[in-house]
Amino acid sequence: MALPDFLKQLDDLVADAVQAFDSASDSESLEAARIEFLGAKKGRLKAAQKQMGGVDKSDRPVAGKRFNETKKQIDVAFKAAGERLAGGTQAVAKAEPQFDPTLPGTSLRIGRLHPITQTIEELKDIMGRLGFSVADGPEIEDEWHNFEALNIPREHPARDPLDNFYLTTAQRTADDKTLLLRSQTSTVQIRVMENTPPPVRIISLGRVYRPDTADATHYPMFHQIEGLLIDTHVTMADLKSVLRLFAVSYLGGDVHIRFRPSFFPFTEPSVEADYHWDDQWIEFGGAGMVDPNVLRAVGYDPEAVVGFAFGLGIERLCMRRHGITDIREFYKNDVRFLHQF
Ligand code: FA5
Repeated sequence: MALPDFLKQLDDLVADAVQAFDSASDSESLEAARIEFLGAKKGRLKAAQKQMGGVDKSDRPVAGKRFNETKKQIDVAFKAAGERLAGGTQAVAKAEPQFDPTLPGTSLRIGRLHPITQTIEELKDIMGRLGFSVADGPEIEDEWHNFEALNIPREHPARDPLDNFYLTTAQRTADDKTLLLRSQTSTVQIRVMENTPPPVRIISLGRVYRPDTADATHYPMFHQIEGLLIDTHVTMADLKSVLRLFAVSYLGGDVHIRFRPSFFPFTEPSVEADYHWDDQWIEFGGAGMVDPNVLRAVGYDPEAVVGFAFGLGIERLCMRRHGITDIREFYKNDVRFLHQF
């Protein structure tokens, strides 16, 4: 027998066997098909094996290899049919997905940063791009850093115990300093200048404390961002440019700002900075040129260097940005509120 004829016969055999096993609908028809193709004596596979003897000797290795493959394919088809019939409805059920993929998934409850923390990170980023690096200071302060060095003398009303959280004598330091929770981040201006020769270009962000009654825009603990720039040729125009860039970057492209004359003991002249939003002017902080008395207090020469400083309320900025109407929402710890940021 010529090799091509033999191979063609094997192909037909596989096709027939697969078709027969696949279409077997019960164990009887499967057994009949088994006998027809795999029967030890008269099966068609056995017959093909016998015919292999008639193939040319030189073609026999190829024929043998193909015969083995054929046998394997027929065996596999037979086994699959057996499993299909044995499993019955159970096998079909197993093949179905164990879950309903159309159901909504279980959402993971991942923690997230508090909106004020997110705001702080963003403000650091904005001011970092303007060349300001971040400085830090303690929340428990002495009167020198919170008042005196900032040109707020002993008899000044801003030092009234009713307006500050003084700590009791138990918390006094070894050198008997009166301590308080800082009421403004301007304390960090002093700490930085005491330890750094000019020029200085820093921001400081953190908590401050005042015994203010909580209402929609006040809280007894809130956050400020302080900015300080000291150099040889600094003007109010630089201050306004920086605050404008800051407001535009954080609040969006359309923000205009204005300065109103004001008073702070540590700046001269002093201003309140407002930004324009929804047809209203909104105060976002105080600012001004650093008072020469402050420069002297930290050992700088007011004839040689000048600078500006500003202090802004972080909660109020964040409130405007997100349309939050009550500052108390930040500190209720209601996850339904916090989850939105
Ligand atoms: C100051 O604290 C000055 N240290 C700012 C300053 C720094 C002026 C450097 C000049 C140079 P003031 O008390 O106005 O200023 O507070 C600044 C901002 O903090 C306010 O504009 C407001 O946005 C915010 N703020 C003040 N009190 C509260 C409060 N109880 N709750 C929430 N935010 C407040």
